[in-house]
Amino acid sequence: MAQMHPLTLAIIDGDKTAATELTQQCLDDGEAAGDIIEQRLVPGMAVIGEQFQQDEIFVPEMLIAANAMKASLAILEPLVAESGAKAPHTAVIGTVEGDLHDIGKNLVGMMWRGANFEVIDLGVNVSPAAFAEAAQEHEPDIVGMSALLTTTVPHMRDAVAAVKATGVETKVLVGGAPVNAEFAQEVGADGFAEDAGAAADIARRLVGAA
Ligand code: B1M
Repeated sequence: MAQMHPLTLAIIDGDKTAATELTQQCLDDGEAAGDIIEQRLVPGMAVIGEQFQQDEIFVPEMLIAANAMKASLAILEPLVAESGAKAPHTAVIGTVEGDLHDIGKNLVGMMWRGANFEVIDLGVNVSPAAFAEAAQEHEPDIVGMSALLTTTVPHMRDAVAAVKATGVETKVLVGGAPVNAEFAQEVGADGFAEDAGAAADIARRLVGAA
């Protein structure tokens, strides 16, 4: 990690204060907001995703890193919006109907933002119809669905079918503790990710960005 930019290291370390200061410093040095996101923040979150997958760090460290990134994004996002630049990919995410667990879903959303996706978060208890409506409205590259209860997994099946029935060209990625790759394939999803790090990798692969 020796040759990484200090801002990338601040994200990996979850140092919110340093991340805020270094973001401002990059802007003062004339770096464009979009470049700072892509070249400084995204590589930091990629390292975090790898460390999480390797069991080198756990949920608290990932949340701390995500919070450091959020602090940096809070400065950069208005500037990106002003410049008219757009994140290259869009994702819709939600927790399926009947399910109120949102910590894992939020982590996946944060990792996707870190991977330079614009993320539209539908929240929890999202019905199949609401997933389908969001797919039609936003025409996202990816629709992500999370389920934590064995009782709500069947709603994921219905939600995948509802999104596919819209005919919108999008990839559906599913995840959550009771979900596995076999189930994802059986219900016609395009991908399954075991954790938030893998979700970022797979989403990038599904849109051809990795
Ligand atoms: Co609930 N709960 N809970 N709960 N809860 C579990 C899931 C449970 C396993 C606990 C247990 O019994 N051991 C159990 C489910 C059993 C089952 O169905 N097999 C359970 C139960 C039964 C319930 C209630 C029914 C309890 C009750 O009321 N009797 C109730 C249901 C409410 C409802 O949803 N309708 C309930 C309520 C709650 C709280 C509200 C109190 C709270 C949720 C708070 C919140 O989310 N804001 C809660 C919590 C915290 C848990 C546990 C303890 C922790 C879940 C969590 O956040 N984990 C959980 C036990 C456990 O998991 N050890 C439990 C951390 C999180 C980072 O992991 O969400 O798995 P996870 O996400 C991971 C991966 O799964 C994956 O990536 C994430 C990061 O690596 N992933 C995706 C998730 N979504 C993904 C999407 C993707 C890709 C990857 O692509 C789109």
